Amino acid sequence: MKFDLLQNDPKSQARAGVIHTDHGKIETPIFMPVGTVGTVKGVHQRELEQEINPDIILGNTYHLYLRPGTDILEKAGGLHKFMNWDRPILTDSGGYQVYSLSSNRKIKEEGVKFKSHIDGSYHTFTPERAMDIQRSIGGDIIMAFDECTPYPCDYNYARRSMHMTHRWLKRCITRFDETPDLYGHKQTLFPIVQGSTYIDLRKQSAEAIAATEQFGNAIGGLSVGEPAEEMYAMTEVVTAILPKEKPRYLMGVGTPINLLENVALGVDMFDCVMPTRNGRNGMIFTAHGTMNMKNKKWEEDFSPLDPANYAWVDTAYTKAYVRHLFTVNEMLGRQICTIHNLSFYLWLMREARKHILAGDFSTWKDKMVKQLDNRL
Ligand code: PRF
Repeated sequence: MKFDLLQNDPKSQARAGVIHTDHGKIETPIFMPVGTVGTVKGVHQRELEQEINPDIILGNTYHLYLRPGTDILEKAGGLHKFMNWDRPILTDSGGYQVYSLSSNRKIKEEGVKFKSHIDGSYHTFTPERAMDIQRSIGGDIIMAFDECTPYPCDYNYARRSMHMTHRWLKRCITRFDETPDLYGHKQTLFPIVQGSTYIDLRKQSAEAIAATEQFGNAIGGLSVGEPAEEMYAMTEVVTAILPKEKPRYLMGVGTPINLLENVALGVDMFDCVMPTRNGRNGMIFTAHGTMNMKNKKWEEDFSPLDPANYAWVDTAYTKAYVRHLFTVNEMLGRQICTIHNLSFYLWLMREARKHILAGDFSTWKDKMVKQLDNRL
């Protein structure tokens, strides 16, 4: 794998680059659609590839381990083959879903014991187990096993947790380095910065993570309920320390505005359930603000869903028709809004990249942020 940094924005920390993987290139900044259980919900692979066209998608260790399980994934020849997706995949380690989804979790130095949200059965994730499972899944980029602290978080808890995440990282690297790629393509491991909302902890963590000299670095523990300004402040502290020549991934972020502000702070990769989850609930993002397609306001509006035409669905269907689909609870409405939102998020990152390359990112970003902040 290789990361080429192509351009730095003169007025911010924004950068444009390309990550080369065995499954093709990833142009950064990038938004990665979330495919938790091996599907980007409501979108089939032909629409995903030809219509939405992302360079990379995400899968989740926690979910894929519970179902279908590593046995089936290995028999299928890995997640790429299982789901018929031959572009890059990144898998999260379970170090977040265990905390947000399972019940009765017990965090110890060895790892986390948790109760499945599906059938109540008990399981244990350790750093070693998280590596083994991600080897079986076969993602191109895999994530270290960490603890994502809640917000707010007591300083002493955040400090102890951060040190444990660093110790877990050492164990992840050891296991990763002593196990082979299973499917003939190279996998790479990203470590994760933690440290809650404390500047000194964030600095310590960024230094410790950078010192492990992996191919890329991630920032975790943000977008967990803290004010946006606090998130930006933490990103800024961390990106000032993480090496410039390596990709930086901000986990689980965020709104279109969050993406642009964090691109300006030097982040290259993002993922979030927002475009897919909100789309399924009838909420769409546009360049001029958000719209709730369930609203009566659209009942007789026969104009295109979005005249900007990020995807075929945007001009093929009217607002009134999409509103009708939600009123009668038809799944097509959810599919249309999902395709629209993902296409919009990817458009936004491609535009950001174009403006970074053209040297006018900052002025473009300020204009976009104002527009995006409306409710239509
Ligand atoms: N750690 C991991 N995955 C994550 C996060 C984290 O801190 C977040 C935080 N927003 C989202 N996904 N492993």
